[in-house]
Amino acid sequence: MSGDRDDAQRTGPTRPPRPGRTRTALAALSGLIAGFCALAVAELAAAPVRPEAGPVTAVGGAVIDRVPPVVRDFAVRNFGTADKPVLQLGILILLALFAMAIGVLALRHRRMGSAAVLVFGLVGAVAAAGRPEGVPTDALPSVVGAAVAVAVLYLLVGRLVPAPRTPAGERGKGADGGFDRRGFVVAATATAAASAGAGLLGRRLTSSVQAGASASRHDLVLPAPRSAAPAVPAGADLKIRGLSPFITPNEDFYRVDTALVVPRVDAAAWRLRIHGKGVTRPVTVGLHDLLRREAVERDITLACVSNEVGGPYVGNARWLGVRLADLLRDAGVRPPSKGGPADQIVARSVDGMTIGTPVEEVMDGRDAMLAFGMNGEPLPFEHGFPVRMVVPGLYGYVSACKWIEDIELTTFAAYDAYWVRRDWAQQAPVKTESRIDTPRPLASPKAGIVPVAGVAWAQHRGIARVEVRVDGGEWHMARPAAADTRDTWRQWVWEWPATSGRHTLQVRATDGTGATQTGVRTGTVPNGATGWHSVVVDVS
Ligand SMILES: Nc1nc2c(c(=O)[nH]1)N[C@H]1C(S)=C(S)[C@@H](COP(=O)(O)O)O[C@H]1N2
Ligand SMILES: [Mo]
Repeated sequence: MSGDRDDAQRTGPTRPPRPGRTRTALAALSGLIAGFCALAVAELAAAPVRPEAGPVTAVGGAVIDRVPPVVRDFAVRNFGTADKPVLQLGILILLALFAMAIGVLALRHRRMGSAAVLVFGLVGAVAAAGRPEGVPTDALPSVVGAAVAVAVLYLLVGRLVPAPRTPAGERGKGADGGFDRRGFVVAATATAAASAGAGLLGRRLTSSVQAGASASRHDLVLPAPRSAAPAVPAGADLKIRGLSPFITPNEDFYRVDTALVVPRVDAAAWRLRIHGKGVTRPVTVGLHDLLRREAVERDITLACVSNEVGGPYVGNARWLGVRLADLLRDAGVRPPSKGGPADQIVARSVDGMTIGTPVEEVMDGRDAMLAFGMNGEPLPFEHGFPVRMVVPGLYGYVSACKWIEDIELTTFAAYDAYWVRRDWAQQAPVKTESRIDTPRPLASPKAGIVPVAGVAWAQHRGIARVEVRVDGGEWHMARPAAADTRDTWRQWVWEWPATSGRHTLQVRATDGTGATQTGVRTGTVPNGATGWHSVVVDVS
């Protein structure tokens, strides 16, 4: 049936005219344009203040805050660092579908269409203001965007309504209810173009606001360390093809965080406040205050609790910064063992992340740092510029706050940090782990001597030995590379006399306390995966 023609016949005095196909399609298009306009206007409104308050970022962030750990693990495993673009694309597709439906709805019920747009605006507003770092004004971009979208929807859908009938009941123009085609095309083109312009302007504004942060990073001159990192022994890097390098280059360093928009903090404006229980002299420091203190440089391996056995979320870098314990002592903080009232440090980042770290560990003499340098350059924005925490021996989610801006001394009894409220453990020392880097799974090396090599880590305990076995047989001692410090991972290699056929390689490490890595397989939640990494290969 041709809806376009049927319109006139179905029109009765009591029923609103049933729109034809062309008008329905154009109404859907109107909805799309109104939706696009809402997002563009909202991004423009958010740009000068807080780009994070834009509705797509806000809703995405709200989703991230609420997904159960299994879903997060699934997303990280399947999309890796692309998990965030995938999420945003998903939100955009959903929004487009709803926008088209709203356009069609508005054609028949203008009020309901407008109400639906406002509901979406409200979702964006609540999501933005409800983020951990959200402030009430974060709701504004979504509200403004929705209001403009309502106007656009009225304007466009208004053009699709038939022109008033003549007394004789004839249609004004055209077959499809005689709406004003030209008027619609002009209005649709104009609003779409205006929206694109608003969106581009928003982008421009955001990048000019961020230009200050980029310049502050570019201009930062790192101090020479007063306490240099111990020299890495010559044999620490075995330089075997396929084996992770001893120092992970910044661009290859894994990234795990909840930030849909990487925070770009201007170093000149950055401040860190230290306050709370047992702080007798609260302090606020800027980056220059930190740069004037004694700079320490250390090689420290960072690992993520979400890393599966054999997974990629571990890296080793040379960090430059100041000792966190010194700053805390200056503020009057004593660890629990010296009678201090606080047993937890809660670090807060500019994006509202909270990370809880035991005060005792931070002050027990290990190299817990507030770092501003990573592998010889200022921290990359992705890794926490201008300052982040690094604590050897603890998983990142309980120690390594990026974009840090606040340190509060409190107790584990009084406060649960972000991930702890989402089923992860309050305290999480790194588990002894080892990984086979080469050969890769399902590789087909030639029979003969095949180097099996990888890394092992047990930060702050060190790696004493590594063993490898084939097809569940005897464990063979691997040759460990020269040890750097107990806070870094250690490479290892075992020369395997490989015979042809399918074989399963397994690795296990023993840490500096003499404890051997358990073969019991557990998942990442609540405090880190365990089990032996296995790799199956086909020797030819
Ligand atoms: N602000 C902030 N800091 C954060 C996180 C985060 O989501 N936000 N993630 C933590 C986690 S879970 C890990 S494993 C490390 C990862 O640091 P990287 O991304 O520099 O490797 O950062 C930690 N610091
Ligand atoms: Mo993590």
